[in-house]
Amino acid sequence: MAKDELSRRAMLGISAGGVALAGMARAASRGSAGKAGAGTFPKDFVWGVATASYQVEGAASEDGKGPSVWDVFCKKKGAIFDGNTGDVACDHYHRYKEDIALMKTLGAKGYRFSISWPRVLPNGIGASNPKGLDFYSRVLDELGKHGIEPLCTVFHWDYPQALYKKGGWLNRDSADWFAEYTSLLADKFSDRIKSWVTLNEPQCFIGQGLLDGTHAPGDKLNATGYLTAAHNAMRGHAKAVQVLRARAKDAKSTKVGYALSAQVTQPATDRPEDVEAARAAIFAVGNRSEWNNAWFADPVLLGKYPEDGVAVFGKDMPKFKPTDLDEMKQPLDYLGLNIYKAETYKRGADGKPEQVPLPPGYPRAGSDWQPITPGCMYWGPRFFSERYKLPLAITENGLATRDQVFLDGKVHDPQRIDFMHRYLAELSRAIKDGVPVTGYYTWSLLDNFEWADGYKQRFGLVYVDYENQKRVPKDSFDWYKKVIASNGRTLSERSALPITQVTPST
Ligand code: GBH
Repeated sequence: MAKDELSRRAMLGISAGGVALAGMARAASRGSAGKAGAGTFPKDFVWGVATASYQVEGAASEDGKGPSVWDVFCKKKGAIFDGNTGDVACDHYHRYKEDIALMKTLGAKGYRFSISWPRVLPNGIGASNPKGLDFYSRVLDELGKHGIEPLCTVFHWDYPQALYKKGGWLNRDSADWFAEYTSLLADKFSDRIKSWVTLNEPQCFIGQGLLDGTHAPGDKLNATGYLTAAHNAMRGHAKAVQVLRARAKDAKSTKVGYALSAQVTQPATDRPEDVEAARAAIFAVGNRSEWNNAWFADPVLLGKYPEDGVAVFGKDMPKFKPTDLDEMKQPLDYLGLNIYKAETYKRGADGKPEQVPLPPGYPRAGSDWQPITPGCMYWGPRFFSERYKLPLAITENGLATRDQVFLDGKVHDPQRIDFMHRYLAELSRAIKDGVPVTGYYTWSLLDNFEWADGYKQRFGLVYVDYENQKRVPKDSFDWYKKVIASNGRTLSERSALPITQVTPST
């Protein structure tokens, strides 16, 4: 190996065995190696937990709830791991008091949950379901009793089957249906809900649901159909924002956001050219898949589709009214980022961003799609706040592990603790560098129904035994409790390794 190649490799942390990611480790944690910034979290930082209706509630056809596309999809042979369904899930519909008590014990300041659209509007529009509304009203009262601040996701994927039959997001009226639903929530709950997210991860319910067919309703539309659905969902978002501004009880204290499945990049080193490469890559739309940020963020935040994406789709771009784009851009109070991982980029030999592959055997979550890349919690918030200039909330972040009850009767999840420590330390570094982050919602309070993966993947701070619905707080529950109680100060304990170094090599 030539000498300068050797020193270049040393700088990148590339060992004979491949990229050790130690270079990334250094880049991503420079100035804070082994130590997270103490006291960086603002006094009113919202330490939270998150769930979503279909994943925890169960009671799929109880008390007048209408079917959602997930109820139908789960019955399709082969759609879900082991034929699991959300029919019972965590039975949260009946056990919400116990679950809110757990949040109270944890010391959670905030709870992000979602409302099941067909539970409150069995046909998606028209007559509402008083029993469904009453459930959420009781949840909100219980949260209020314990001083836990609700963050309501209006739509987290359980789309009313009745509206799907009318064309779903392909139907131009779908934006108005979503606005009608949001009006109902504003009228009934805005006295108690001050923070809202309109849509959760449009990339997933549009991309996985209507393009790949791996999520409900399981369609594989062509490019024009997929883009039309995405367009209408974003129109729906904008109408919902307007509805909340107009109808919320106390409009001034109401905060409205939008939550993306943040596809994060991080630079391979802290050299400016690599940071530049990661910054360019994070907002690029280079192919027709749904896994990008700009297609789903630029229209609602900047009022236009990204040009590189428009070129990629060419003549398959759907036709729409020119005024749509103006309407789609409604001022938001914050942007929600669901962050799980990053891809690593450097400046390639041709000057363009080039992805640096992970070395073989690189540490991963129980879910194969998630490598452990703490740097995503620094670079993600930083790049997003630079481009969109909004306060941010980390509306989801978490790790699936293969948890079990140990012989001592407890659930030990050291991987989750190590993961949260590293990711939160990187978040604190972003905050220290001036990135405005108002809260962090761990995914998830409970193990729950992980969509096409069924109950295989456990993301909770609390273990759920689905046979008897017994909840067992894991070690990470106690660990997070201390983080919350200290407002993040416990994260600054010294560590042997730099925060982002998850492989033993140097
Ligand atoms: C979130 O989405 C959901 O909001 C939540 O309901 C879910 O339970 C939680 O995360 C945990 O999965 O990344 O290219 O390999 C998950 C985001 C994005 C994760 C797509 C799986 C697979 C494709 N998902 N990803 S890729």
